[in-house]
Amino acid sequence: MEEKKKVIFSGIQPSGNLTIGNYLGALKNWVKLQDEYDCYFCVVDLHAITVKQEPKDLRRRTLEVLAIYLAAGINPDKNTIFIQSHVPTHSEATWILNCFTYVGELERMTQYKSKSQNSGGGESVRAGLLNYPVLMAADILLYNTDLVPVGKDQTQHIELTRDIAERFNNLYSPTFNIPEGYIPEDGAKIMDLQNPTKKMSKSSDNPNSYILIMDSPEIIRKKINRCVTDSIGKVKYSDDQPGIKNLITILSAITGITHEEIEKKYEGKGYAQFKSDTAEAIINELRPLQERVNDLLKDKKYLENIYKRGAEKAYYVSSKILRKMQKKIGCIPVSRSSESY
Ligand code: AQP
Repeated sequence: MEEKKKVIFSGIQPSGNLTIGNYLGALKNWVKLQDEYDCYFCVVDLHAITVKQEPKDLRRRTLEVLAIYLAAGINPDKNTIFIQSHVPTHSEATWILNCFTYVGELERMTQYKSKSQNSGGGESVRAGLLNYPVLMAADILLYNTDLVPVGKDQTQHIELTRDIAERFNNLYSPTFNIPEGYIPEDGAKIMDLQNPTKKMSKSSDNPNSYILIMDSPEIIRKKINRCVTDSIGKVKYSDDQPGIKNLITILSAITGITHEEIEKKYEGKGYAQFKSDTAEAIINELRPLQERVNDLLKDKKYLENIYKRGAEKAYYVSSKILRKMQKKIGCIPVSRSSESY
């Protein structure tokens, strides 16, 4: 008998245009996992509304993120690809899990602390920003997920997901699989080009701080040229040179060349050639992907077929776990003619 594949869940929020941080920290690694695992790749649009969004931009970006998944090489016939808001079990499970999560736990999350401080513009912090990790826990737990491939920035949220799941399992009986984070070795954390001690983020308000997957070659060259480095003048993978270290990480994640080989190649050569080669490597990596995204976005019907099919499968699988959760906490079960979507 064929052995059951382990389950992977991961998602990206369409809270801004995707950066090479999302690509190298998440997408590029997902592509490598699709043969070995049963993968659920979600466009987590409900996560994006934890901060202010323009509805028409959110719609456009949600479709673009889906197209980027496909263009990066995620095969819709092998994986379940869907949009979070199309699968209502995520919101329903979130409410239940909220009742098993402590406010103190959520307030300790680093991402909450930094995003609530940066909310700016006189806006109050939304409760959704605090509860974001609970929605993420629901996303993961609804599929009996074994592994969650994420960048290092998300490890705290995975820990919280495990804590919530264990708490629920201990209070009732085993309901959830306890998932683990799966952190790729290289490209795990891409830093902000203007402040390389901070991670690169698509929602940053300084466009020079990130490179977008859809940036043109001219823009990429400009951004790499302007990125913050130092006056040491040595291409070295060192914490004392965070800007250079970040460029080495990017170049290595794209080309597969090790940090040591990169250091050796640019020994005694200053930064100009290194920066220019890094920019060209990014451009060459992104060019075919950008072409595929543009083609896919011209065929909205094709995209719709994929996200509809994905939502049906996701709903079917996740509603089984949701019913189990509801039953255990004391909701009266109702028999339905089918679990159809
Ligand atoms: N800079 C990064 N380096 C490596 N991985 C990263 N990821 C994000 N930024 C980097 C990984 O991308 C996946 C999707 O992330 P997300 O969009 O759900 O949320 P995020 O981590 O909050 O990403 P951003 O770009 O920083 O978005 P905003 O600015 O909206 O908060 C995750 O696997 C993440 O690890």
